[in-house]
This record gives sequence, structure tokens and C-alpha cells, in this order.
Amino acid sequence: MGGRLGKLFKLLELRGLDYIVLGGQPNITYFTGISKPSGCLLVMRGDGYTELLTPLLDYSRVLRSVRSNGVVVLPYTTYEVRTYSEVISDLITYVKSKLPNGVKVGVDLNYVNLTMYRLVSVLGGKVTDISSDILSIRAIKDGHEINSIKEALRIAEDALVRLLSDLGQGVTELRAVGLLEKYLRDLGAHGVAFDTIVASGSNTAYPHALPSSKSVVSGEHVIVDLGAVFHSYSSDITRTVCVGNIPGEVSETLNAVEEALVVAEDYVGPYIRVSDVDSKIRDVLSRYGLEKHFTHSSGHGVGIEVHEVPRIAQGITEELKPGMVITLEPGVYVGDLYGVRIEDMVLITNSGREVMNRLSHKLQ
Ligand SMILES: [Mn+2]
Repeated sequence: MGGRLGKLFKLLELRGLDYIVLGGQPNITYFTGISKPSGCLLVMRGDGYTELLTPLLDYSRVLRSVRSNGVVVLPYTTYEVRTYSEVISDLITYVKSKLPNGVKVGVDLNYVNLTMYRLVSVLGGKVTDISSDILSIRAIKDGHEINSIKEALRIAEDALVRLLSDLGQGVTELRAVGLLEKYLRDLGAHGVAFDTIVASGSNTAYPHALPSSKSVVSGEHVIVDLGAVFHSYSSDITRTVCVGNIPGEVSETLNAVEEALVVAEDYVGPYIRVSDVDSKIRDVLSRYGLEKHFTHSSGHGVGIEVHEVPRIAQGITEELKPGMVITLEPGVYVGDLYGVRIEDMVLITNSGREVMNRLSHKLQ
């Protein structure tokens, strides 16, 4: 068995499991290629036989789009209208009937919904949590995934370029969000990766600023943080855009943040510890006395989900590996006054790294 299901089968053998039962939309997408599956469960038996259980409403679409050869697709609801609870009970009875007493079942506790919770309750102590194994598998991207992420990034960058002329026209932050998301769709995005952030002036002081009805005026800087989804894969980019002449202090802070980003981009590569990447960024910022104002982690993996492992932060000893796609996103937030952030996406390669962004760090 090859491909992604082959990786799951290897995990099953490595952990000595009799079955793996996986829920969670990102997991189902990863292992079967189906975009936005609803309510599916993937059940793999010890010999590799795999069933994908899907609600009837999605049965035809799932059957048509399932990429993995050898997966048996079965509907678990019927035409009869029943309560949600009855449907779940039937599903659990079915899955349970596949699992003889005493078998060891691997489940991903990162994705526990009502169905999975009830299943885990029924299975009791025979459950092994394989969530970190699954995250490690998903952290290494193949060529198909990298191409989708690159396209998602290209769309986000092109949308941001289109917004630049609007920002000089006195649009509000909310209007700018609306325009960006329209541009994303116009450019072929299948969705937005997360709620787009447009924050201007003092609203930039908050890393997770909520866009408001405030107009963007000349002499202000604007943090734009957006991501597109393309064929189930996300991008994540941030730029701090200067509209007209911005205050010298903000401009100097932006220079320091850019320097921290470039230092980190030059440093990352295979077998570099992620906590050391985080330290590199903090070291540059501390030379400018800004390290206390960097209040979040330095980045994260990106894939089907916009936040995946590895988290680029202190205390994480994991090493970067070829095939990982990560963000690097130093930021500085000075009290309630202002903030700046720049975020790029980087592919870790066998010999080093490839910065995936084409857009320059500084925009106006
Ligand atoms: Mn990010």
C-alpha cells in the first residue's frame, strides 16, 4: 500500500494497533483527497482494509472524489428521517461491530466531536491516542501539497497587491476586508484560510485586531494578514503597508522586524531546532530593545489547516525537516500605540530552504 494511506498503515504497524478510526475533516481530506467532507469516519483494519463511512447526503460526491485506491465508501445514514442521536448510535454500533473485544484501536484525540467522544467512551481503555503521529505525518508535504500551497500563496499575494490602490482611497478596515476577500475569490481561491485582518493606525497594536469601521488615512500604517485556500490547502501572509509618510518610530520598528525575519529566513533549514529559530528572531529584536514587545510565537506549519505543527516557539526541541512548510512572523506591539508584523512562508528543502513569497516585505 503506497501513498498517504500507506503512511497510515505503517503507523498502525509501528504502534501495534489492530484498527485505526479517524475523524476530523482535515484528516479525512489528507488521507482521501476529499475536499470538505462532512461527518466522515475512516476505519482501517490491521490488514489494511479501509472503509470510509459517510452520511448519505455526501455519499455520491465522496464516492466520486475519493482518491485513495482500495477505500470502500459506505453511507451510514438512510432515507428515513431519524434523530441525530439515532444516527450516531447506529454508526457507533457499526464501528463497534468491526472491533472485537480486546482489540487495540488508534484514534486521533485532536478531533473529538460527539461521535468520536461516544465511540471512545464505548471503547474505554483500549484506545491509543495517535494525534501527534498524525500531525507528524501531515507536517511533511509532498509535491502535490506544496504546489497547492504555492498557488494559495500566489492568490493571497495578488489580492494584497490589488488592495494597495484601495488603501489610499480612504476605505474603512471592514471595506478593505471585503475587497480582499472578493479579490481572493476573483483570483480563484476556493475559500479564505481564516478571518482576514486589516488593522490601521493604533488598531495595529493588537496581534488579533478586529477590523473596524475606521477609515484608513494617509500617514498611517496598516497590518494586512490574510490567507487563501486552494484545493484544500491554505496560505498565510502578513504585510505592514505604509500609506503616505508614517511616523519615524513605526518605520524604524518595521526595519527591525524585517531584519529579524530575514535573519530567520537565512537560518532555517533541515535539522535546525525550531526553538533556535525562535531565538534568532528574539535576538535581533532584543538588539533594538523590542524583545518584550514580541508577544506571540515566531511561526507555525501550514497545510490543510492554517496552523499545523511545528509551532516555532521556545521549548520546542523538534527539528525542521525537508518538506515542512512553515511561516515566520516576527511582530512588535508597543502598548496600545501601534504594532507591526511581517509574515512569510518558507519551504524546508533537502539542502536549505525556499522562501515561497514573491512579494517584497515593504509595501506602500
Ligand atoms: Mn500565521
